[in-house]
Amino acid sequence: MALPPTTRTFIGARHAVITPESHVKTAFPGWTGTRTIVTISPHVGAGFVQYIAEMAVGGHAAPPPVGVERFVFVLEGSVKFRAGHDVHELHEEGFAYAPSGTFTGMDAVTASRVFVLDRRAITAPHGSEPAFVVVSRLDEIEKLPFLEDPRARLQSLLPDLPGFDIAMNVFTFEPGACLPLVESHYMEHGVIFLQGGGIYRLEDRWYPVQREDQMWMGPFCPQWFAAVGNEPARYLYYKNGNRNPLLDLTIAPGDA
Ligand code: UGY
Ligand code: MN
Repeated sequence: MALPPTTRTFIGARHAVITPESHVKTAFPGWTGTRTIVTISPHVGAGFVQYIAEMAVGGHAAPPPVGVERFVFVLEGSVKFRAGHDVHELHEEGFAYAPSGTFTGMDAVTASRVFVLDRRAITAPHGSEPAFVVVSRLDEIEKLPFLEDPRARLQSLLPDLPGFDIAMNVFTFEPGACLPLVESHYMEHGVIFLQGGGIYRLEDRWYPVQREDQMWMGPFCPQWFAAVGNEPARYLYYKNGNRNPLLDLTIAPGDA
């Protein structure tokens, strides 16, 4: 008799770990030649949607709903990313951010896997410059020691300006390096491991994690990480910020 399948996926009240063997593919309206794997959404309690788009050559991505900003990071392949009338070709570990109303499409040049994060944008504080389109490559971004530890280095992919209500960062930990504290903060994280792995503590559970694993850390989820293995551990993560937290819970205009 075949044994029942198992999974490392765990969905909790304030965090989730989503591993590849539990992925189920779906299709988004207006996206052609593409299958999407939604790993985090408001259904688990998150304030954003995180998914992998598996695009065949010529596959096309439609814009997000009105008022939604979008971040994309190419895991494999090459895509043409369109913001307004501008077209940018992104290759592996290339990324782009489009403030709400600016994403006009994305087309796969080769078969591609793209990490996508969509989130309802929160208006910039009065008088500050609004967020703008950002296009770059991970290897263009400086790695800075995190809290003075050169073995844990952080790359900030988006500018830390009041107009931006999200941060997208990549953390690189040398084997044995760890977060210097058990963090707990109102900001959420959506995470995907890009390389290596280690042990993640989320609330009172401890998880072995590795490349391709994804995680949701909800508000005030205690979190800590140590890299294990022979190569650096790298993960890409989302963090909301630069806004009064009360605004996260406000119903957007037009929703009521
Ligand atoms: O930016 C952060 O909050 C980051 N240090 N958290 C994390 O890696 N879990
Ligand atoms: Mn954190």
